[in-house]
Amino acid sequence: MTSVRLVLGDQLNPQHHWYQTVDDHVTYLLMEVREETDYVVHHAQKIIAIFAAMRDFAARLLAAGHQVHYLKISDTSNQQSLTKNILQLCREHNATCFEYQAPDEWRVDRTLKNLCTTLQIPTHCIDTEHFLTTRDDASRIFSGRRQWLMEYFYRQMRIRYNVLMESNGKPIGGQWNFDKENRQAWSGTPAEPIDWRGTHNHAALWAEIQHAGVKSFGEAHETDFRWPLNRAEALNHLNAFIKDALPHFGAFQDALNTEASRLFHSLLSFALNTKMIHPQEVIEKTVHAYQTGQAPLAAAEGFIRQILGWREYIRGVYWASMPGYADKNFFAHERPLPEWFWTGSTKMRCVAHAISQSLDTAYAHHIQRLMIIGNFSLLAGLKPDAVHQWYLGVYIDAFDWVERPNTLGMSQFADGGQLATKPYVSSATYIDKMSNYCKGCHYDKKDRLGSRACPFNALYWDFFVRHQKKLSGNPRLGIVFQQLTKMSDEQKDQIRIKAASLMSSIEEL
Ligand code: FAD
Ligand code: DLZ
Ligand code: SF4
Repeated sequence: MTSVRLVLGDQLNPQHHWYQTVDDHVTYLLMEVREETDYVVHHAQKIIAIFAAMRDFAARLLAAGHQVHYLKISDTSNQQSLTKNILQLCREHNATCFEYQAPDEWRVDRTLKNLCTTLQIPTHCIDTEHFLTTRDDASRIFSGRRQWLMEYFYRQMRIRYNVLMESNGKPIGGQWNFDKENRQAWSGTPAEPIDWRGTHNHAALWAEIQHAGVKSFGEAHETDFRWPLNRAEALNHLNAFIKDALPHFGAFQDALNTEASRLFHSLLSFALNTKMIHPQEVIEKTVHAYQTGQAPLAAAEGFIRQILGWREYIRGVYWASMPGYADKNFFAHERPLPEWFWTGSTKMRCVAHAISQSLDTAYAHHIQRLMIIGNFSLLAGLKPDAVHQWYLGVYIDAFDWVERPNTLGMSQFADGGQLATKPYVSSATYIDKMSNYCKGCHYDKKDRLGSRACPFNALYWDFFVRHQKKLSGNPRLGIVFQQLTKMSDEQKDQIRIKAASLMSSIEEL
């Protein structure tokens, strides 16, 4: 009996039970394929990071005595398709069984299920042993509810996993959530921790990727590459985060600043999403930091909410909503992305900073993604699917299961409010409160209609005028619509005219 076991580029978990015994009758199959590099145009660093981590993983399996068949992007026998390669390799190895770990992406899940119906050998799909919930836990928890409140899901998870709980079933500190304490702007202190990640030189791999003709965008930084490529590097990185950044994570979670690209965020999403580290160990280390006085409760709780709450919840939304989620477009927005999404060349200082940083580092923290780039996209009425493709390509951590609900649901409200209780939009007032972006910007944060008026201001009010019918019943938008009622028809007309003029020159903003 010979078994072929597929390992995908986001399944690099050396702790999976598969690898705990060496079996001569098992061959692990990893492949770099155009099918996976080309479903969207990816950031150069994302392609390098996935390939380099896959190669590192395969080398470690070989060193541990496992049999591995690795197809590089440049191999002549590589048919550049998951299914074609699997069929060929199963034949070559006289496989009597094909096994794979459940993919996280609906598209790949469907492809592999279809393949299994054509393969004439037994097939098995097994768990990745990574997530803390099953694909359908969220559907069960929210059964029959129109709106899926993350907070409700999160509390269930705190209880289920006994995280930051008293023995009487109450949350430690008497509160489930310390969000109100977690909204400070940052003006330079405490200092942003130094970047603790080691560097790699991937010049040869980058040349190979380019030679294969893979399209990409963004800076490769192939000789100064900082993403973790294996579990050991990811764990070092996690420990450094807990020590240097976690204590301040909560307070500055929503802050934005031109001088600090990640502030106190963890940069752990790539390691988590490729499964190098497990969410449970991240949570345990965070709880330990709180219990030993290394991090305040508000910081530990705020961080755990991201992992045990948002991350698992988002995955549940994905599996409950695909494939239909892909077509969601509640506001019928159709505008294409302006060209400067690919260069960062816009006079809006906030957007220029967030996009340029994304192109340079393949990373932006949550508030940059949500309240700068996403905010502008929604106010400008950009097509949700085009916004989704940009986010899926640009970020190092972007995989369909997590990027799509965040972009379409949380950021673009394209699902009409299943995920977010209100659209995340703001005028310059919020951006100015949370950042140093407005000082030094070409535009005037206080002005709404003049030639130098901040585009966010007119676009913000125009958004609510345009979508009044769809949004006025939303209880969380009561104040917005009260303010709108107080505006005269003339004021509303001026806003509409200004917004239309901004949109007609969107490339020049
Ligand atoms: P931290 O702020 O340090 O948070 C710790 C961890 O919590 C993250 O690593 C991540 O695993 C998890 N987390 C936090 N927020 C979320 C969330 N909303 N959904 C799921 N997990 C969360 N996250 C991705 O992992 N991949 C994506 O493709 C992605 N696309 C996004 C698109 C948009 C429009 C928005 C608004 C958010 C998106 N997020 C995505 C969520 C979040 O922005 C990133 O997880 C985070 O910025 C990653 O950086 P970090 O590791 O420093 O996070
Ligand atoms: C993102 C990515 C890229 C760019 N290339 C590959 C690849 O060549 N081979 C592979 O197995 N995985 C790749 N990935 C990650 C996949 O997109 C991911 O494994 C699937 O979407 C399943 O979630
Ligand atoms: Fe952004 Fe407007 Fe502030 Fe400029 S003034 S940084 S465009 S919010």
